[in-house]
Amino acid sequence: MLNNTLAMLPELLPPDASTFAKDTDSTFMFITWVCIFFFVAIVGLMTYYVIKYRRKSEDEQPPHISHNLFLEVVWSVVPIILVLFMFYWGYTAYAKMMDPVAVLGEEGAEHIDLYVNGKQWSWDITYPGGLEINSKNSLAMKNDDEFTWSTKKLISDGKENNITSYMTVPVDVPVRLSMTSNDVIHSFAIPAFRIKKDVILNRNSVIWFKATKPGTYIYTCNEMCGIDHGHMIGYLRVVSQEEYGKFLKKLDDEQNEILPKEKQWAAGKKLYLNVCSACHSVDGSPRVGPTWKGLYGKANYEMVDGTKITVDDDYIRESILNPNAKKAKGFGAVPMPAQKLDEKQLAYLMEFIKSPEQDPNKKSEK
Ligand code: HEC
Ligand SMILES: [Cu+2]
Repeated sequence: MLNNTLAMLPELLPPDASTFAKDTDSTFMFITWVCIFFFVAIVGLMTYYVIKYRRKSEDEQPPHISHNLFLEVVWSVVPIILVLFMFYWGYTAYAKMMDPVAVLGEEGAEHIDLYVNGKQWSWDITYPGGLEINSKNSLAMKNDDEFTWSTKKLISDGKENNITSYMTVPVDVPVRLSMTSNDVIHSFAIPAFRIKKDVILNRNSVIWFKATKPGTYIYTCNEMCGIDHGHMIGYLRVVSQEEYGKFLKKLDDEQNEILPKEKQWAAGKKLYLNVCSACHSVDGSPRVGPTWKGLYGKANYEMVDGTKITVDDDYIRESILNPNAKKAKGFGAVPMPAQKLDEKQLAYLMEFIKSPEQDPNKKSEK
């Protein structure tokens, strides 16, 4: 019995597979041990004193003690120091998670951009070029009874052959997740990486990580979001750079049968004509919204509040998902309706917005 319990202990914490894990765990363990220490000390002393100072005869009168200044100062100051230390430790670890440069190592270092879309009740993970993975595909391969933090069984079954159903990231490469929701609040979490962030309709939540150990882990929704909340779980693989290349290639082969890269610009144009052209021109002429001619890459682009930005993927993405966050100067009065587009459509539109006048795949024809 005790042996069984002890054998389970290593599974109390998920594997530590990202650069954040050590800091988070040491904070957690410090707090846990402080709690254990004080629990034992307080309950132990209390029990001891209850027995030692119990009333021994009917007419025994206890002495009257009003206070003890020394003890009171000690039990106020020591906990304050401990709690401040916990705060400091937790805050510095959190600050590292929120600082991209801490993950990147240096400003502007290589990273991978993935887009996460939460919806009732699954996750879409979009890779560059609109390649998409849905969390449900990796679930179909799992038997409920083999769910465990340690995923040895899963791997030994040879199920990793079906690599394109797993969310996959390379080891030792910083990854940025830009996340949004189609509906209610979800929360994207990868326990083995100790990351978690709420995912909200019309908002772009960003979180960074760097995986440190190859393996198979899980990602989940950590916000009760409806009846099938518990099904918003999927498997994630951390692989070598080489293996990651193979994964992307396979995904590309599978999904671009439907829509090859060269057709993405055209798909973006179609979406533009259907949805956006009422308010945006591509020839420089003004409509309800700003023209897209020369938009991408524009520097010192002025917003209504006077700030200047450079138009990049992030700005365009934000402008589509959450149009009111930043408004271009001259267009402050007109609200752009938030667009409900899936990640694939966003990626196609991005292709189109980058060069709205000409298909970059057909340059030679001009
Ligand atoms: C009903 C009119 C309307 C429609 C439809 C519309 N937009 Fe807009 N859009 C605007 C307005 C107005 C602005 C400027 C104010 C703002 O940023 O919210 C804007 C701004 C933008 C910007 C930022 C451009 C800049 O110069 O700052 C992008 C990108 C954009 N829209 C993309 C789209 C896409 C993609 C679609 C179609 C899926 C679309 N819009 C459909 C009205 C519209
Ligand atoms: Cu959810």
